[in-house]
Amino acid sequence: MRSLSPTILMIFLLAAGALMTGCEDEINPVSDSWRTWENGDTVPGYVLSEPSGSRADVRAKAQMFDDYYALELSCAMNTGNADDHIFRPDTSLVFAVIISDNSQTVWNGAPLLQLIWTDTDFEDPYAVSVYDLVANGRAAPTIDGDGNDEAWSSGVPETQLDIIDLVGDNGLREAYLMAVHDSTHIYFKLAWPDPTSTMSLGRERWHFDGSDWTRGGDEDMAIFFFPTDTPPADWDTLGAGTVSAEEATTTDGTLNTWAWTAGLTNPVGYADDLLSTPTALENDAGTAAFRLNYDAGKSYPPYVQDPAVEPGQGPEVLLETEAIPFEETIRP
Ligand SMILES: [Ca+2]
Ligand SMILES: [Ca+2]
Ligand SMILES: [Ca+2]
Ligand SMILES: [Ca+2]
Repeated sequence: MRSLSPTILMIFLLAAGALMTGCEDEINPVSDSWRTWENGDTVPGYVLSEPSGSRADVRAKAQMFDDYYALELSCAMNTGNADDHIFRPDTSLVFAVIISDNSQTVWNGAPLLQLIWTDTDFEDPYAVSVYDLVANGRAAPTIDGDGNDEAWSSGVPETQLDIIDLVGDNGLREAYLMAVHDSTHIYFKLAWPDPTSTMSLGRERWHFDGSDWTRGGDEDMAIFFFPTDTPPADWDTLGAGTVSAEEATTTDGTLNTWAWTAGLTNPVGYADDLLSTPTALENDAGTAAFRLNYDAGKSYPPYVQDPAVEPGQGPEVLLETEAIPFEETIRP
C-alpha cells in the first residue's frame, strides 16, 4: 500500500480530531466486556466512601433544579466532639457562607450573618432565623436535596442573602437560606442559582487522549463557617473577613468549617466537617468521604469503575465499593 504523504496525513489527523471533539466524551465508561480505553475517556479523580467519626457529623445533599442548587444540611447541635461548635438554642452567633462555581479559588458569599433563634422573619439579608420545628409540630426535613419538605414550607423565614464577591468574582449575587431545629439537630437549606448552570463534580478528573492520561478539573462548593469557643478576635465584626478564602485558614482563633462539595462529598451525602486554624484547614477526627485516585508510581488512574457494576451514583462518581484496580480492566 502506498504510504500517505505527511501533508495528507496531517489533514487526516486534523479531520479526525475535529470529529472527536464533536463526539460526546464517554465518562467513566462501563462495558460488560474487558475495557478498551479510548481517546476522550475519563475516570473520576477521587474514590468515595462513607466517612466516619467527627468528620462525618454533617449530613448534606444537593440537587439542581432549573439551574438552582438546593442544598440541605443537618448536624447535631452538640456532636459530642471537642472539635465542633455547640449550637445553643438561646445563643445567637455570627456565621458565614461562601460559594464557588467549578473552582477552589474564586469565592462569592455572605461573610457576616447572624443566626437568631426565633420564628421571626426579619426581612434582613444578614439575619437568619432558626425556626423551631417541635414548637410548630413539624417533622425534620429529609436530607436529600429536595427542598419540598414540610419543615421548609410556608411560615419558615427565608433570608435572601446579599452575596458579594470575596476572592475573584464568579458572578453570584443571590442565595436563599433557611434554618430550622428540633430537639437534637439544626438544619439548613441553601439555594442559589449556579452561575454556569452546571453541576460540576470533576475535581482532578483523569482524561485519556488515546495514549496518555492527564488530570484536571474542579467542582462546585459551598462552605459554612461557625465560631468555636475560641473564634478569631474580630469574628463578630468581620465574620469571614478573618478567613483566608483560598486556604480557609484564620487570622487567629479557630472556626468549625463545613465544606460541601459537588463531587467529593455530595454523592455520599455529607459535607466535610473540618476545623479552620491559623496554620491549616484541619480535618476533624475520623475518615473522609473521599481519597485521591492517584498513585505517584502510575501514569494512569489506579482505580476505575468495575465494568460489571452500573455506577450507583452516576458515571461521574467512583465509589469505593464499585472500584477495581485499573490493571484488572485491561485485556490480558
Ligand atoms: Ca465534627
Ligand atoms: Ca428534603
Ligand atoms: Ca457549577
Ligand atoms: Ca468540625
